[in-house]
Amino acid sequence: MHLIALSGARRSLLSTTAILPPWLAAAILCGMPLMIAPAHAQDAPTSLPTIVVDAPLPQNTRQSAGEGGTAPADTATISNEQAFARSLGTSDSASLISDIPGGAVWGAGGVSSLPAINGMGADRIQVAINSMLISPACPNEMNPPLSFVNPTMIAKMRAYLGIAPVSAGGDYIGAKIDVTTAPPQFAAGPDWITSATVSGYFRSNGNAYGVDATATAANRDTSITYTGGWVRAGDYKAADGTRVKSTLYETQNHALSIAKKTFGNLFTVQVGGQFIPYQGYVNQYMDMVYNRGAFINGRYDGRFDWGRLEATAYVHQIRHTMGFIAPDKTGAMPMDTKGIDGGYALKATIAASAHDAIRVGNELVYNKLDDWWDPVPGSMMMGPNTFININDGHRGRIGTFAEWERHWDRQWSTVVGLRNDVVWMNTGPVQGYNAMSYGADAAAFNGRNRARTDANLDGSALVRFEPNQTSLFELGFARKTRSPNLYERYSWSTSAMAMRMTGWFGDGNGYVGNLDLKPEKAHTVSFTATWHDPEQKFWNVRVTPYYSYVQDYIDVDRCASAGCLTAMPTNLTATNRFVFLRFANHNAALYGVNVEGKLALWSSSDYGRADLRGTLGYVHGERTDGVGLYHLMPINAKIALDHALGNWSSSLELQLVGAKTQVSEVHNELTTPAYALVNFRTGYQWQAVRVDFGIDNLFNQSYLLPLGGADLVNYRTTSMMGGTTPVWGYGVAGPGRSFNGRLTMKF
Ligand SMILES: [Cu+2]
Repeated sequence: MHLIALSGARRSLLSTTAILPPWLAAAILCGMPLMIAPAHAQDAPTSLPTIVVDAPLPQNTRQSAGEGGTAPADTATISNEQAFARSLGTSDSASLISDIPGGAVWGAGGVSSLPAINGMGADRIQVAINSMLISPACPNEMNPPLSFVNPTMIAKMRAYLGIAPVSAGGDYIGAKIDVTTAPPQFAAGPDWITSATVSGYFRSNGNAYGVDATATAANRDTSITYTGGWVRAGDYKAADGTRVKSTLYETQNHALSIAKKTFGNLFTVQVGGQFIPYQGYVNQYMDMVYNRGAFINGRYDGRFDWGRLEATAYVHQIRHTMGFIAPDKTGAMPMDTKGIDGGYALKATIAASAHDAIRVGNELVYNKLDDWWDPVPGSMMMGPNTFININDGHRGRIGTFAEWERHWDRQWSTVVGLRNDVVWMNTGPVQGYNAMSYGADAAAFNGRNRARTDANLDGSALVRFEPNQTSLFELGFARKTRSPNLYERYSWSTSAMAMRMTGWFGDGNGYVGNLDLKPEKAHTVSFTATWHDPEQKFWNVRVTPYYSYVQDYIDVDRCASAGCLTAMPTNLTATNRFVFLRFANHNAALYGVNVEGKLALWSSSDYGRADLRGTLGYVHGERTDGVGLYHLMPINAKIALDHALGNWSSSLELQLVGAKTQVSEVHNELTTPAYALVNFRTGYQWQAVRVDFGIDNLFNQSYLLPLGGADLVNYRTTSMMGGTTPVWGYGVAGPGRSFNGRLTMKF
């Protein structure tokens, strides 16, 4: 059962259960309170999720102005139940994004994909994990925010797709994704209640196995929740049986929350961490050989006569090492990164009148980064000194916003806001492995003033019209700004080897930063129309066309410096080989449409309930000079049939992806052919035991991942130097058929 909330920002999971089949509502309310964490808990500390069942509120009051505010109609929510269902086939949390209209993922390591929405990916999507913003701590962005959560840890994932209000955040131009893990849950009475869920799973392709666990102890005002999991996987196989090299991984993530509730105040402290001992990368020259994260995160949520005050503060630390995972990649070349993020956010929602809410907020986000590569013993090229990629890099941001939400009458409402983000960054002097090969670049970089400050101004305006119980229309406009990340501005070496170590594009190209980069400014207009039956039970359709003009889009040019041209004399013109690129601003435009719908086919006590659902996404993007944008998902659709009867639920899904023909010429991006996949899953729940079984890629179709980048490991040729080098022109094959099973026990 997939539930994409159409406009249900304030609709709790428990009110959602009121429209679910009784068996499922019963399962949520009685059988699996931990697996199905209350999506509402974070918003409404006073709710008692295990007993309160609200009926769906009348549409015009569902989102009351004084509470958390109206989510734009173009918002998608992935529930814990949905994440749990998807986790049967994947341990990659970012891949859940591909379930929402317009969503896709850039292929990377097995648990480190980068999310993309409406053609904007990687840093253009801001991901907050329990309010924490986690900056890249690797020149390949191997440790993106969603890699710090396992799919089953996700209590709720909300994506603001196009024109999010300014209160959702700053310093991104695409979408904002808010992930909640281990939200507090309180008992109805004064007595302590405890519950726990443990689940083990297996996937035949790649021989992946792992375990997920959650546990809660709670009474009326105190809640302690743990959630976490561990998984190990070998290399997966493509449909033809070929092992796709360097796709193995092992990871564990943990989070522990302690929450206390008193008279409308909710205090939560969360600690947790991650450990990845290895993760292979088929589309990078390096692999991850160590990644450790640790965090502490405090939150306060208070209700007052005047409104609501939310405050968060956090520190998140990452230690990361790259190397080679034998036998697919061999040699020695340690690359180390140390990053720390810290910040706070304050948000006050003032109920100014029965019709008006004013939101004001302020946040600080601070990132510190060191990136260094120790000398390789015995190597002339990579010694005798340590290569300093980023030396004492730091990037700070202070954001301030004010937003006014008004419900004019039963039909019309508006949200308008302005925000300012001041971003400042700098980095210390650098050096290469030796002066002979790296000295000129280092001297040029060190000789320049590297401090940069950007004053970014964002705004958004949404107008919503709900003429009746069956339709809703929303028009939104937003200006959003993103300042470059530290690698985009400060990667400095134009030696071939160093450039190939930088870049999160998975395309085999080498990248060098640009001190003169300006922030990218997106001006987006988006229109959402939704229609549904009055009870929102039987059918719905949502259509969202959008258009974005991005001034100073951070793209790339072919690198024309002496270093680049020495490394590759044909760098400026080559169309069929890996090239060297320098980050550069270009104006660009993206447009597309997302369609989503659902239809109840039948509902009876004998045959259960069946729903048909579907999504369609199309995006086009190019620079004003005609060059295509990189990694745009080709037209794609999903059609699924969900069936539930008693304790038994099943889903059959057809995924259709068109040929990728629009590519970025400057990247020498590869095209990919069209394909269709069928996935199946079914699950049965007894009292305390649940069994899930699924087959992904049922017909074992061969296909290439449209955003998988270049396969740098399976196709190699012997080089003049004696080693092997990757051959240009091969995409990354998607996984062949996999039989997946999961057994879940509740205590
Ligand atoms: Cu890395």
